[in-house]
Amino acid sequence: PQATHLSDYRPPAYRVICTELTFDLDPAATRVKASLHLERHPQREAGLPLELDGEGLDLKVIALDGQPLEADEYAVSDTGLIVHRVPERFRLETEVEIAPQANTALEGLYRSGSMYCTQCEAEGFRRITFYPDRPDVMATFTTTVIGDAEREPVLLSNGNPVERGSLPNGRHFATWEDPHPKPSYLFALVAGDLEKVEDAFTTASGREVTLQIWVEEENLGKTDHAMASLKRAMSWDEQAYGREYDLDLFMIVAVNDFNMGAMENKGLNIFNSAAVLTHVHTATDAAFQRVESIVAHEYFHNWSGNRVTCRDWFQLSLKEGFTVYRDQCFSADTNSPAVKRIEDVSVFRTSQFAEDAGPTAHPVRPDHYIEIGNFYTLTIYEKGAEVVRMLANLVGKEAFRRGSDLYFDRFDGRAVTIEDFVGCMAEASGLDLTQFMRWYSQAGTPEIDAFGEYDYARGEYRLMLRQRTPATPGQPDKQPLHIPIRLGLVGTKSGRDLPLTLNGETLGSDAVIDLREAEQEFLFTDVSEAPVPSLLRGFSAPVKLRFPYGREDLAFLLANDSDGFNRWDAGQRLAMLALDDLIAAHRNGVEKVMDTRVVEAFRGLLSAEIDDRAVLAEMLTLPSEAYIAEQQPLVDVDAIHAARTFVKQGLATALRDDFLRVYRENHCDESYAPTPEQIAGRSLKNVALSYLVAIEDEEGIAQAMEQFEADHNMTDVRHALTLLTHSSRDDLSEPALRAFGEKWAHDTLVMDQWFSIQVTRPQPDVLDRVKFLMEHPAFSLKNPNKVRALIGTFAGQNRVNFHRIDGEGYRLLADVVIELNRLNPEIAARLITPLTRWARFDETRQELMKAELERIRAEKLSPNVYEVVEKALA
Ligand code: HT7
Ligand code: ZN
Repeated sequence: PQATHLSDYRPPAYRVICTELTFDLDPAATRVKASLHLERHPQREAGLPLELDGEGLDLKVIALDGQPLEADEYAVSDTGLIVHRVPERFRLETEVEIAPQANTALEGLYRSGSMYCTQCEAEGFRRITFYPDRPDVMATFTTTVIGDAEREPVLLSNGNPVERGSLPNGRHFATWEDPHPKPSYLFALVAGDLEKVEDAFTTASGREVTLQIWVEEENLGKTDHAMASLKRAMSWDEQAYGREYDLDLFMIVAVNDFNMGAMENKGLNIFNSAAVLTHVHTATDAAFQRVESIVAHEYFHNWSGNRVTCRDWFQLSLKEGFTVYRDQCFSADTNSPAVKRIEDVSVFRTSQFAEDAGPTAHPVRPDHYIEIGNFYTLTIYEKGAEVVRMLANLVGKEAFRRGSDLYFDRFDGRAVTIEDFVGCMAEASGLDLTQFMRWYSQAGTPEIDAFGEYDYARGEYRLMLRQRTPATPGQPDKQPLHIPIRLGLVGTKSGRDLPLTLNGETLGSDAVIDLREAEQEFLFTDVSEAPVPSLLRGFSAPVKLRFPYGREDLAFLLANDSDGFNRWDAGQRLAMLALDDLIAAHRNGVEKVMDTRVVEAFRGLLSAEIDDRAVLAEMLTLPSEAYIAEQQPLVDVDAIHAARTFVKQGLATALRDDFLRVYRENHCDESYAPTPEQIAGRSLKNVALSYLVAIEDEEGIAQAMEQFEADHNMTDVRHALTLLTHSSRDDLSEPALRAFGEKWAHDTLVMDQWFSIQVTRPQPDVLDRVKFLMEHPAFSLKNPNKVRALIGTFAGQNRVNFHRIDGEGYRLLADVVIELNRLNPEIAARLITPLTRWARFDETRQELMKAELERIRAEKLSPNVYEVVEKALA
């Protein structure tokens, strides 16, 4: 496979003005007629051939301006169609045949159960018809869908419905018109036996919008939360960005077979059912929150993505980074902002940092790719969002809003670049963002070493910062970045933030300093008492920051920092110091000893008056094994697991009565609602319960059983079942798992949870269980949710068992990847990730992992899997 390079970008030779499509649906032989009105691009030379993308299409008819083309006037290849000579303006008609039922890759037009649906981003439209399938070709679309009136009573596409009617032989049709020019990746079609839930929203300017969520009949009771989230998102975008919806109809459809979370097709969002359906008894609090944020994310794309789109796929973060930033702000405003930030940063520091440190590291704007489907990554999405967040903080709230208004207004209806976006921010703020642009082109996680000195006599605090970004594949040398560091100096006597004076300028007690050089010093004057610095507050930049904090300093910050995020982070750093010692003790065969300072810090947390219970729950949660691994020079999964278990059990033993009290105080029998208040209470009591079950405390086990049997809501049931399943009490967990599995056998999304609970068991027999569950009737390799729930969860979250020293975990994953390479390359390529991290492990494991990668490489590979495996073995 060939790489595509950003530097090769050229506008298309021809642009499409309007696209008319007719689909005559059939599982094995769908006919797609396309009528394209094209004209030469003004920036391209005359006389170029017309090149259209197309894959797996059986061309039946081709005509130019009504004249069928002779065989020597065009050529069809594996990747597309060339018409050798075309006029300046013309109409091209084609008719192709495709087989949706044979489409297991879930790109283009495919079947999910008895429905037809599409997924066109990034390059799926070329599997539907011959087309310039690139985001800078924007056309209006008119789509007619013909289906069986009984099997597919509902026929949907983008835009507004304009006509429907009956046809002979039990067929019927519907025609849709989308007046907003759009790229082909935003095209959508859905057909099937669906029911709808309808609501309405009046925009700020008084436009009445009909909102519909389409689902299979049995899911009709699970749409309320998504609908409420949609309405909240619509009004938030009006207030926060002044952006209104622009059609009369907004539709969401839930489908069971979907490669990602959801897709922002214009007017017809298609959702993985897991990202839209919720019910008190089937979805956890986390799932409710995820649905709210994905519904908002897809809705926000209507402006950041659809009205203003990307010029090419290298600019993917232009829409994804910005939209993630927007959905993060929305969720922070709707729920607890501190917890939202903690959750996002936890995922980021665990998974994006690992991506940056591995063989697939790439910049927020990559400069080449083989398969764009491999670039829907944490770097493009989450690091892209962190970069937008830094921009927003640098330019300030008002300028950021002026900049976004300028961006949306100036580029409405156009396909643009990251420079266009940052340019608007520079224009609106007057700031020079030249150095800042390096965040988009330079891969890797910057590392900052910080040192501080307090001069009592002068009342000065000198902060020295040194930045360095380690080499990443293809980028050996790195430039210094512009890094905004939010900080405070917390007085050790007063426990308060001290006023900050820098270079004679008064900054308040919480300020941002700009690190631009490789090394830079900041001298704070008028510092009245010795401080402990609180650095990188709110994770003001996506960097690793090291500071030689002592354990007392961290305990002090945990108790006194005014920044909730940094209080949490101090607790994590304190726990990490203890964990590091225990990991070393385990490796050296030395007896493990619990750090009493951690116990005392936790005791303080458990007895303090903390009003945000959700933040407290986060503070009481130890760093995950994956995060701990990320901090180690060489990952020893067994030592990490042993150390973390030791700390958890040590805390539980020492603070057993406090945990039991917290559990009881926060238990609530009110009827379920996914409100921030209730969610906070459940998080806190469930963290407490996890400590009690970790030591198999009789009372704790009894509470877990009771919580499971009470069946009050899925959060509590799932948590209790997970704790029991991960304990040694198989006498309790086995019957509970059986009962749960039988009760929910009909509900595919709950069965996914049932799989995940079991495959994360730490017990060494779990690999057999994974294999056994792969034979379960509810499992299917063709369904991405099942693959993620069972295989992805095992490989990504059950670290001790996936990394078994006999290599059986790796072998199982490679077997699945080989099978999926054939069925669904996009999912196969994502699934390999844990194997690509081989360099982080001991030699034995390295060899075993590489051997499995070699075994995959020996297969006939899709471009997706090829690209990942080649990078991993380079
Ligand atoms: N923009 C959407 C991306 C997406 C996607 C990409 C590749 C393959 C399948 C996909 N499904 C959805 C989702 C989003 O970021 O909103
Ligand atoms: Zn998105």
